[in-house]
Amino acid sequence: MSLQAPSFVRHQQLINWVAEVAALTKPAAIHWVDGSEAENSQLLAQMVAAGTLTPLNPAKRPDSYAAFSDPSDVARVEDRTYVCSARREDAGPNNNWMDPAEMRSTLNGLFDGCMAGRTLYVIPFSMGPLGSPIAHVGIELTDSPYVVASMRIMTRMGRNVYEVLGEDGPFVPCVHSVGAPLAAGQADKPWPCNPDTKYIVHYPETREIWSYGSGYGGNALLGKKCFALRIASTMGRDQGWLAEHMLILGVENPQGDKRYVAAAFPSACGKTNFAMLIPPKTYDGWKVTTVGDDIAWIKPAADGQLYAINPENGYFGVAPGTSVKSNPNAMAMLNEGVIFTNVALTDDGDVWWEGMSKDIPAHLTDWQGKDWTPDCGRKAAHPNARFTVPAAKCPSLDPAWNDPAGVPISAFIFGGRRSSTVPLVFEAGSWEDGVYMAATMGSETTAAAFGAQGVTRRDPFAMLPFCGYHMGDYFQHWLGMADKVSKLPRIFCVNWFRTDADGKFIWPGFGDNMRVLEWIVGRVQGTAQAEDSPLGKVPAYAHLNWAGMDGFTEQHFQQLMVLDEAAWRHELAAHDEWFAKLADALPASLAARRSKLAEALGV
Ligand code: SAT
Ligand code: MN
Repeated sequence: MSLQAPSFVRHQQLINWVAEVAALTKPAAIHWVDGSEAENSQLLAQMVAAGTLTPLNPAKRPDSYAAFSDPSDVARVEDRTYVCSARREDAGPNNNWMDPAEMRSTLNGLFDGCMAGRTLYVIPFSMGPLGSPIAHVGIELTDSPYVVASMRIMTRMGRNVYEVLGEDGPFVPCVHSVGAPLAAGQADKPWPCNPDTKYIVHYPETREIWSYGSGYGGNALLGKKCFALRIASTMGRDQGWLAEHMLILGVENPQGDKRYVAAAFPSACGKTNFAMLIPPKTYDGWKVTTVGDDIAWIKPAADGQLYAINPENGYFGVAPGTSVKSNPNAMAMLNEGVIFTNVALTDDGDVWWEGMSKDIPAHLTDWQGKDWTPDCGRKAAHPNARFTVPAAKCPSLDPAWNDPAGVPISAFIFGGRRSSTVPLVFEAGSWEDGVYMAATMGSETTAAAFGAQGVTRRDPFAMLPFCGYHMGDYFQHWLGMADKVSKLPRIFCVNWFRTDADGKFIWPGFGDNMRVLEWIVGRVQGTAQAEDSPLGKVPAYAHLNWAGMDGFTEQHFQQLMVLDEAAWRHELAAHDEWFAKLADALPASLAARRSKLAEALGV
């Protein structure tokens, strides 16, 4: 095995580190990824030959592939995810923790020889536009060609990154192995992984990521949740910026006044749909554009505003539920050049998933390769089946999405899935009030996500599984932004999911969320009216635009907005319970805000 780095790599510390990891993991070869078309074609062909990828029918979906994972490796594994800070209290109750020395010794054992018979790929990637002052570089070492092909879509990946890095630039080292060494002559599996042992480990002080045993999504594409959220959130805390689990979108009115908002939603709340929203027909001259669908890095700039970039380069979106009705823009960008994972295959070599079309195919091959018919009692696609596609293919892509300076953020939006209690929309009375609301945000579980349905889980800022340090310290960091930024964005909360007595959604959602977005942007511009409520400012019926929304009455609107005393008494008790878990680092001002809220609500 040659340890010789190619001439485009001039960073000696990086070369030494690759040699060290190779000495530990003992791969059969090292491949320094350059990101070229030729290299990508070769890797795709190799994965087709290995059975990892199935090419789709080129007449139906050109340049597209389907991958099928091991049934034990279908999602992020939160209970195997660790933040190994030097002190346990820095990781907080929101993270699994182990002493870093102990973890290193465990991982050294697991990584010893773990790449035997495989190629170690060195992936240089930039999170954010190359050279942007908000961007950061990572290097992922992996033994999975699927990870290489996916990282090429999800990040700015390739030899240009070495130019940014130079001879001594900083990078976040990320080591990943599927944890399935091959003995001499042993046949490989289409989706190698370790069904018994998985570790997704972060060392925040040294900004390192080590991942073992999984080839799937956020466990393996280490630029995403591991780097861009868990490690970056600690970098942001130390350096005065924010790494958030937020989409970023632009709203432009017919007069050409354009604003950007960033929004956090827990899973199963339609985040990608909202990021790619198409306004109703009556919104002539309005434009909604997409900067990002999942993650935002947000920094204060000299003009006193917060500027955001999308650190990613593609979308790793949930396929089931995506349809021409729920998200026409997403469906359009999935026409070609896509890697699908764990979807079902049609008999003519195309893909299908639950919710894609009203017409359900009479026969499919399901994600586990079994025959599927509508009455077989199984899902055709795995509920967490994904598409991986370059951001550049999104029809609603914002022209500034690649701007190294980022886009100025006028408002933050927080929204969970709540069948009661939380109104359609309200504006927090102050930055501190908004932080309280985001800190206590809850979302009801759906059967697809957690097994049990309708249980409200607290998911502050939609960051619970992604904050790389103590959640209480994170709240304090958000509160402290008020001293760092003179033009703070306004904070809004939304809830698209309130139900009526029959359990039916009252709000149509999707494109009609534009009506709420218009009000939010109007509040920022000073044009939208509001009235007072115990939660902050709310629209009256007459303050929203109802053009073209036939059959939705003022009474429906009141049902969405009503504040129920008993429900809020219960809600505040749930806040108390949640805050008690973070007591050792909970900012005192949030406890004070809780009392004020109880008083305002009269509960
Ligand atoms: O698998 S990912 O972490 O990339 C997506 C998710 O689970 O939120
Ligand atoms: Mn996400």
